[in-house]
Amino acid sequence: MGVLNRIDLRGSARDPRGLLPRAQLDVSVAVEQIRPIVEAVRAHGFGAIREATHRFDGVTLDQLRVPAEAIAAAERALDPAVRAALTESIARARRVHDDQRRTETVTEVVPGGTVTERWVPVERVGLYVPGGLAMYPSTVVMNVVPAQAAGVRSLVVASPPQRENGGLPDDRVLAACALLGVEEVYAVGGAQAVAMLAYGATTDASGDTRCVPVDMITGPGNVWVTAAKRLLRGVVGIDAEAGPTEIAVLADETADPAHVAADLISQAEHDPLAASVLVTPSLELADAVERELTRQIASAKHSPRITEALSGAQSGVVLVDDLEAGLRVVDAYAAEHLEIQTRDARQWALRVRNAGAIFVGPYAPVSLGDYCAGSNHVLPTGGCARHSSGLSVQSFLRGIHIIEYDEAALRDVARHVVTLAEVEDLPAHGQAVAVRFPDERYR
Ligand code: HSO
Ligand code: ZN
Repeated sequence: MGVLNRIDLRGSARDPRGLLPRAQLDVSVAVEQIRPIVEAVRAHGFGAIREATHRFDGVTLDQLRVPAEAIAAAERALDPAVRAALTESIARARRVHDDQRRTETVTEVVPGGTVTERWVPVERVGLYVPGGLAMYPSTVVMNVVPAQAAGVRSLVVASPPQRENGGLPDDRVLAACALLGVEEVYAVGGAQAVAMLAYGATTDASGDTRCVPVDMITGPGNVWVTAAKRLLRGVVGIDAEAGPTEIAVLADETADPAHVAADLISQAEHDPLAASVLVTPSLELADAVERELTRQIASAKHSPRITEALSGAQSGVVLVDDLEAGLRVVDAYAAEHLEIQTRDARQWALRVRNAGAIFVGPYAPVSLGDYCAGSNHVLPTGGCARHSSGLSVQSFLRGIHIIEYDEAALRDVARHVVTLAEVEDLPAHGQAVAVRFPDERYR
């Protein structure tokens, strides 16, 4: 027996949906736990943020905002190789996201009647960047780049103060902010940060910083951050709830088991709750991947949490009759990341309906996408890929319809408006049109 659970669907005609492994995450308990913090921040602003930061981060904040000098210093101190890598990551992401920009469309519905769709960026966005187990400058890149490409004018980052860093957020996070041109950074984490971004905060003890509320919050976080985002959805716009990361690999006997194993391990490394799922018609490959997993885990730095993730109920190897059946399985699973390591990989990839992002062939591992493919790594988890997409320029844009009709065009359609208004028992709606044409009779 290997480390992965084995789910044998060979010869089964059943809908694979309920049969696949998946972590169940319950955020509702955490919502109740953070509710008082959110309420306190709403009522008392800075005082409540300071109290929560003292309690949870062990740091006493006099100033919410990270001074410009500290951001610049973090950038100067950046290791040259890290600077080069982040710069490349930013440049590639910009190339892809700049191409996502939408242009206005003007539709002439009838002569004299047009609808224009204008794409308008969200005014002010707050990005939450976690600290602690996950310290990801790459996530700063993946959130900031699409927002900037969308034209968001005001972009702020909140990240927990680190005791070891004199109460500032992690230096790599600060440096990434500097490289991206983000100047407004707050040393606040957890539910209190989400509440601060949503409600704004009063003047702090330094007497001059306060945080103006944002219109939208994006970015990953732990369960309390996720809970606060769920609670504040509606007060502000919220991106998708990020669950533990997932990788599914659809592979046939042409796949290299060492590569498949390495890729499954790469995402398991994030979190004991991460999911790694191999879907294959090849029993030989499944066995070979198991042997590779055992071998590679032994020398992996984070082997305890990798083992926990791979052996957890959320991970497994699914045996299928053939790649057609495998395709049905990966579509039912709707993975955050899907790798296709098969013969004619591209052909299979084009047929996939449900996935956050699809990595095609032997040279496109998920970790390329995590950092340097140009694609975004903020992707739908937990099966949300069935209805949602990853973070993109579109996430930060609102499509506003501009309706322009002249007199003749309105007159021409007036009777239909009146009819529909009557059907819905809203005659004043009809009247608002009819009043403009006193010479016409409607019914
Ligand atoms: N795989 C993660 C993103 C990430 N990986 C950040 C490394 N750093 C979720 O897509
Ligand atoms: Zn990753």
